Amino acid sequence: MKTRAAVAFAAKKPLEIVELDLEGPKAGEVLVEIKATGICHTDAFTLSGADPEGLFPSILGHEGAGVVLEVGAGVTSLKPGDHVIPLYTPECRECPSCLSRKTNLCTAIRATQGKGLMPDGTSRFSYKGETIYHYMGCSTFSNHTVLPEIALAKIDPRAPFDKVFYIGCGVTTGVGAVLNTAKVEAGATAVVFGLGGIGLNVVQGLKLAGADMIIGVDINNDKRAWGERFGMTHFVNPREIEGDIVPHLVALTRRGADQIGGADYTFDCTGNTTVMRQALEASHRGWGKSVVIGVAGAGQEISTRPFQLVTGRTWMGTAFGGARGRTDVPKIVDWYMSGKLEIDPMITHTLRLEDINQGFELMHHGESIRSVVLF
Ligand code: NAD
Ligand code: AHE
Ligand code: ZN
Repeated sequence: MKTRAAVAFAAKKPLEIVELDLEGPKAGEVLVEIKATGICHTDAFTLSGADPEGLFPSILGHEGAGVVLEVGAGVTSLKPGDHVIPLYTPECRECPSCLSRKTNLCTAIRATQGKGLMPDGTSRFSYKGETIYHYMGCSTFSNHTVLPEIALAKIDPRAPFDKVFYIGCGVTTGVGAVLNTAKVEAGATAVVFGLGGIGLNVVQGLKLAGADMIIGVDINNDKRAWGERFGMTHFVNPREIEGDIVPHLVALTRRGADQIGGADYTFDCTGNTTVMRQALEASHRGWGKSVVIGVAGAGQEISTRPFQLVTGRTWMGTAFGGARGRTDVPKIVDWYMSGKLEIDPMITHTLRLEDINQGFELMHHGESIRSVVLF
């Protein structure tokens, strides 16, 4: 069939809207009509050329929602008409990782996914006879896409596509980092570095977990009001304080009898490796947990004094908030539908596919939280 998509023909170049060819679903695969897709910072990261796995030409986009149009042979859990959210972290429930119950990082199709291909080693997309690569197994910047059955979460058909698309990455990553990865308890102190599309969902998750003190750190003062809107109790702009951010945060979190200071939990939502170090070092001696969410460019590394770990801090990371997509994503959609989670105010801009490049500009200028593209 023919479909319309925003294609990344080369790194650092604007996406181009073209009509391309899409092959139908093979065995174990599903054809999905995408109704709404978000633009996540990770899409911009890959388009920048800094992603070691970035391939061109490809169809980016990994945060979407849509409807099943057709299923391939052997597909049993989905049928035409089902409403779905694509999963860049699939859940096969059979691989050693899924069976371990220790991680959400299913390995069933990771190798081919990282090469921009379907599990059989081929692409379903082409343009003028040339292969176009899939991206993160999703390619939601296309009006139609094909995914493996294990990479689709079936959701409540009453859920609005133009809101729950965000559960395909941002909401689940932020809220899941708090609940699944850090396992934050009521009364905790926390610092969130970067109050963008992910960081605000970490703030929202901390509020849900009952954290007492939620400190947001951002270099953009406009993010103060955004953080407060979702439960942030304190705001720090590192460019407007005297001295280093780490002692500043340690002093701010000093409470109780020991007066040591440092947050129980810290989260990096910037992708900046200097910030990742600050986040670790701003966590509490003896028990602080620091979670890396941000994605850093090719060749970048993190460092700290080993003494920071010897003295009881834990440095950890999370992909897709530790969520097992087919199991957890439908539940998060239900949380939204019942009012437990907020999404609507974070969707600041609604765009047509033709205007998708504007969505990247808005993000780079710090003007959007999430832009949604509607097909
Ligand atoms: P965003 O652009 O919406 O937000 C980033 C925020 O960080 C902005 O508010 C910006 O002002 C702030 N910031 C930048 N530099 C800073 C600094 N030095 N100190 C403090 N604040 C700073 O991006 P997003 O969509 O929220 O994504 C955030 C990061 O999370 C990206 O690196 C993205 O690739 C990554 N991500 C990871 C996962 C995962 O599964 N691990 C999922 C989604 C996104
Ligand atoms: N491809 C990059 C890594 C990018 C990355 O870490 N992606 C996250 C999701 S970001 C969503 O916005 C992820 O899920 N990572 C786990 C995985 O298996 O990709 C690189 O460095 O090669
Ligand atoms: Zn994302």
